[in-house]
Amino acid sequence: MDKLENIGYGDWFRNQVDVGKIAVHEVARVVAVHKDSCVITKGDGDVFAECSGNLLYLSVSPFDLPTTGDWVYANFYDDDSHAIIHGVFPRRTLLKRKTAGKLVDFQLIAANIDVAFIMQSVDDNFNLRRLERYLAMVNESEITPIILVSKCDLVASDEVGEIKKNIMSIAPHITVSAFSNLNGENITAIKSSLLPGKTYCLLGSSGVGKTTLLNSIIGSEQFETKAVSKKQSKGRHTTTSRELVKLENGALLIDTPGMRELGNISIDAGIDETFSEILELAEHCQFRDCNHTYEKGCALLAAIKAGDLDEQRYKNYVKMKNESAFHDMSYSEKRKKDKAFGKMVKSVMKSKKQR
Ligand SMILES: Nc1nc2c(ncn2[C@@H]2O[C@H](COP(=O)(O)OP(=O)(O)OP(=O)(O)O)[C@@H](O)[C@H]2O)c(=O)[nH]1
Ligand SMILES: [Mg+2]
Ligand SMILES: [Zn+2]
Repeated sequence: MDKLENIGYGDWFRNQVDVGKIAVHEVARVVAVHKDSCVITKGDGDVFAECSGNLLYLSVSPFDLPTTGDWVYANFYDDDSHAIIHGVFPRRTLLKRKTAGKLVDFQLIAANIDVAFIMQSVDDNFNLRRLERYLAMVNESEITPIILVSKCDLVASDEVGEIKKNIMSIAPHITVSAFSNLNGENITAIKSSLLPGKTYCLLGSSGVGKTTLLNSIIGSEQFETKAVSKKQSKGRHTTTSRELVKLENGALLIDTPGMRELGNISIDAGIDETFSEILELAEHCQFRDCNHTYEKGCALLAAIKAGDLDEQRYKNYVKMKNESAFHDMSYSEKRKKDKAFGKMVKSVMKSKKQR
């Protein structure tokens, strides 16, 4: 295998190659992205790199700039001690999320991921509705999701079994495994499931143990982890950048900072895949354009009543569908809606004051 294949290159990317660009640039992969620079590699050592002025100038959104896991065209200088990035390859897969608080902006999380580990810990972090959000984001990107339940040393084993059962009820076709960094349970199994040349990504809230798992897998405390003290760590993440790490066996793993807000940008397909049984049920609604809220003959409402569909899951589905529709609106439509909402809030506050 050549050096690039060792870090995940293959036919899919070879077929995307721009003949003009490949004549004057080399191919490399982005290992990490910092504020104004990147770290890239051709498979033998990390190289400091910056984007060309042209690439920066022509970029109109974060989409156009390199993110961790990207394949790029670059020129190397001075014995490969630094490089300039001139272009980004089309992405096979892409993980992105809405930027906290902003209306239309979004952030790229990582590109060209094969498998995403979605991690939740058995303590108060465990939440099926949040899990559905992560699943929708991952399913949208056509990345294979695997669910990891962490810190299972904290509860009795039958409780772990219960948690796994709950997860399987909402994600029947997805691999779920529970592990502990503390007592080593299942670490070997997770480690040996990682294949050379494939790119994996760790996703989940801050403090669930993503970086600790990375350290467990490489067998050293190479990356910083932190004890979670609720008060102190609020809003602070131990891992601050996304870095592609090459494991001993040749698998590639990207650790990510825990995400506080998981916005959804038009992830309709991902939502439909995540809630596929709801979609099937909806085929039986009396009206084709059923909104599943109060309509006569709604199959979803009937299923909830009959106890065949969990109401919380249904609510999460509707909520995410609405958010996704909102994100698909044009910017001006959103502004209008936001303004109207702002006015409504103001008038409510005012009438509260008056009372
Ligand atoms: N009991 C227990 N604690 C764990 C386990 N794994 C990690 N921890 C602890 O959880 C805390 C957070 O772990 P990290 O690995 O830093 O969490 P993270 O998911 O990388 O967090 P961010 O980088 O902020 O997104 C640390 O104090 C770890 O020691 C585990 O299996 N069991
Ligand atoms: Mg971390
Ligand atoms: Zn309906």
